[in-house]
Amino acid sequence: RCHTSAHQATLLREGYTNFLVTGDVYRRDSIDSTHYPVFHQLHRRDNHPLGILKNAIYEYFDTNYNNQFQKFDDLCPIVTTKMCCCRLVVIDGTLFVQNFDDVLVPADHVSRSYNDTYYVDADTVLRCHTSAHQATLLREGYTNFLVTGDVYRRDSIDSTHYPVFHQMEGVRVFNPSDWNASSMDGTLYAAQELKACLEGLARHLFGAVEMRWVDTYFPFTNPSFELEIYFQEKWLEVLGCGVMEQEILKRGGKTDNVAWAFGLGLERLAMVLFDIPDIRLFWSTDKRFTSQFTKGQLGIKFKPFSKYPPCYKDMSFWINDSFTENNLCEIVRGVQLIDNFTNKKGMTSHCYRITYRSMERSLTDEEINELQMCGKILTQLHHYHSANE
Ligand code: FA5
Ligand code: MG
Repeated sequence: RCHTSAHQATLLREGYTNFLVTGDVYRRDSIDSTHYPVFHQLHRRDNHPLGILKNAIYEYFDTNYNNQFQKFDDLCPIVTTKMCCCRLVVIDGTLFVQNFDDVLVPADHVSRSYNDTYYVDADTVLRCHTSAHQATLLREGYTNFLVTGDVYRRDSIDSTHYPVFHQMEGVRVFNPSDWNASSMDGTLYAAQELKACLEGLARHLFGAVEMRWVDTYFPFTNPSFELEIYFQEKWLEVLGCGVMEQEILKRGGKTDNVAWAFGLGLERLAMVLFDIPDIRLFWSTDKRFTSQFTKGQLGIKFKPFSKYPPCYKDMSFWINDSFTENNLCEIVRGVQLIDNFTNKKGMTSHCYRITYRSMERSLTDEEINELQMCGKILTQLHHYHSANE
């Protein structure tokens, strides 16, 4: 919605005669001290770690590819699941592009399920990756481009996973003359150029860093790779990439070409770059977080400010087949399954540990008990339960 007036007529029809509607509204607009296109758009804030990172990646591509890459960072996150006609489809000012069919995601792929993706209606979703824009932009004639945006997935939450995060997609199309001069075929040439490009990007951002390539599978690339970086004593997956399936290029009218594509997780890279230990911090509006970052400065290391201990509460309940952990995570941020029990009658119960922690002070057991007993969580769990019944 671009204004809350969108709800006027509906509410009148429903019989309301005196009402106030408050909500987030979205407009494609330029940004200054009094204009902002949506409430969040973290990747478009020059002083936010994600904005600083995006600009550093832009700089790398501008320098190494002679300003050839077109940049998009405000494409609408509401996209279709379907294949549609050959041009961009604009309905009521909204740009519709394709999340699944356009990038060859099979009809039975798990990512299409209601449990993994946020559906607006049967044919419309919040994009779950920036690859949703690949085919559309190719059809529009772009051959070197970067797309940055917020992406949405129903996923459980922990220090490196969050249901809203940011990706940057890169696509580069080659002509036969590019690889003919080498002794390689187009696919090999593109794969090599891709890996060199992304390793160069990692060095540009991090200097010396431990990284490794892992072979993987994506419906839209072949071969496909993931890049992992060693961070906090673990290998952290930071991006997926590969040589674009010919079918996507063909549908984009490019029959003689070969292309590479990558999709990188901006939060994951920013965590490594700025030493940010938890993905949830990116959403913080606490000045002690936001004031630590400055436009153009890559060398900053985040200084943690909460030393306050967490308070744990365990909660168990019987579940049925309709229960999924993603639904629970939707309403309770910061839960962890600690026990899974099935009795002789075949009934299963789960016990979850809920972590409460404040950035400002130590929480007391009493206040958390009160919060749990009369607060939102039980009410929400109850709603969730009734909805499933
Ligand atoms: C994709 O989304 C592919 N579209 C990437 C791609 C593009 C491959 C083009 C080939 C060609 P994947 O689901 O692995 O792949 O996500 C890409 C990156 O997003 C991951 O490597 C990770 O860095 C980040 N990511 C994925 N899920 C989450 C999450 N829940 N929270 C934070 N970051 C995430
Ligand atoms: Mg992956």
